Amino acid sequence: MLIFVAIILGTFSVSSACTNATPYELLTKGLKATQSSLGWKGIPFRAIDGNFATDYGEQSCTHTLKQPENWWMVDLGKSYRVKEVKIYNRADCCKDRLNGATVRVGDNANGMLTNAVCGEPIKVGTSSVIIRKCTLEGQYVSVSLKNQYLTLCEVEVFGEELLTIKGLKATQSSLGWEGIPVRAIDGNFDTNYGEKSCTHTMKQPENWWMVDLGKSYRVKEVKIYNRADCCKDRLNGATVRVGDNAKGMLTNAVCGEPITVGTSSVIIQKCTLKGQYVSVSLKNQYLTLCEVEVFGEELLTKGLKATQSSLGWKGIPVRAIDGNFDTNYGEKSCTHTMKQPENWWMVDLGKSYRVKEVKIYNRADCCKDRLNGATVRVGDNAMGMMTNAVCGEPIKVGTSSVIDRKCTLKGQYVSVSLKNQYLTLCEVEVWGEGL
Ligand SMILES: [Ca+2]
Ligand SMILES: [Ca+2]
Ligand SMILES: [Ca+2]
Repeated sequence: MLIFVAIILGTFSVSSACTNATPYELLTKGLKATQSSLGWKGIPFRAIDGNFATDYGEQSCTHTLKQPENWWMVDLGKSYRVKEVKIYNRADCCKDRLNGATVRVGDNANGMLTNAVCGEPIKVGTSSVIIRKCTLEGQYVSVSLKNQYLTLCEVEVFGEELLTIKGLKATQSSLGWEGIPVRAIDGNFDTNYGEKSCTHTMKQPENWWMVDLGKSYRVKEVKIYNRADCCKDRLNGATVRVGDNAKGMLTNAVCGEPITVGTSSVIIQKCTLKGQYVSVSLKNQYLTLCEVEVFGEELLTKGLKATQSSLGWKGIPVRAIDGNFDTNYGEKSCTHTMKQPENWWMVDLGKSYRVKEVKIYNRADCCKDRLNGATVRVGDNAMGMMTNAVCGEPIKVGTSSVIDRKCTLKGQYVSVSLKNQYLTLCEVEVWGEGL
């Protein structure tokens, strides 16, 4: 799924933010928000309505009554690894009211006062933007405040998507002790084998467990919960792999070092690998996994609509997002415009994302220098192929046919533009996070 738009893991919902800042997905767009009570028509949705106005009269801010416990909460729709919560405080008056408010993240839908705390309680300063950083998993993000009106003009939640969700398909090399493969993605983190939360294979020359993520992601981290009631050393030497080969449980690319079991029952493997299949394999030993969590980013460009300034040599714009990475023009995988003063190609991601990286596959059979000086842009202006914000330096063609531009820009439209030259792109991948 390398589409061009890379989605980042998923979730998204929050209200949209703008700009640069965190390298995670905005999670709050289109979500459901609730709060403890209603005052001054300040409905809870206003904190995720995409309107960042901090003047109460603009109808962009929430408002509760003043009760012993006041709270606002958003349901992200599923569990994410939340990294940052950004709060836009009211600025037309009353900003000190938010002092002492607590941000919480967790999977308890009624945990607005009990889920884990993200960062320090709020201390209002001169800025109306308040940021709390943490690393907490959860579906619910809340702000709670005692004995005071709670008003939030906007809340943005950024995080990473958890890719191993219930309902995915897991398989393994063999079955022992009723330890079926789905147990490693059942949402049960119990590490005592008797609790039926852990998988178990037989002991064969090659033993493996594998999950099918449903589509290809850019995997960043695999978190394994090892059995703790006994036998934890069995997992020593196990290898985590990520790739697009459904039969690649022993051959896909390796994520991190082979496992060395330490004192913790939680083992974290970090890598940056694209793939639909994540496996753990182990030679000559029983393989038991109590839970496996995979975190990563989504490719945003699959199945999208692309346009370009003009058409030459039948190089239609969709060729840059057709999943064909061939860089020989004859293979019909590359776009081609005419040579005009302004030439551009653009993809519509369907909605706004936080774009992190744009990867361009240049033509290699000839003419690769034509791409010199091309500019990658990201933004929400559908006519902004020449005016949206620039992502990275203008392109300088080198020896590689793959050109990478990294940035952190929010937008629905990603374009490549070039003056006075034919524009040809054999594939464009856009990676990022959902908002
Ligand atoms: Ca708002
Ligand atoms: Ca489990
Ligand atoms: Ca292509």
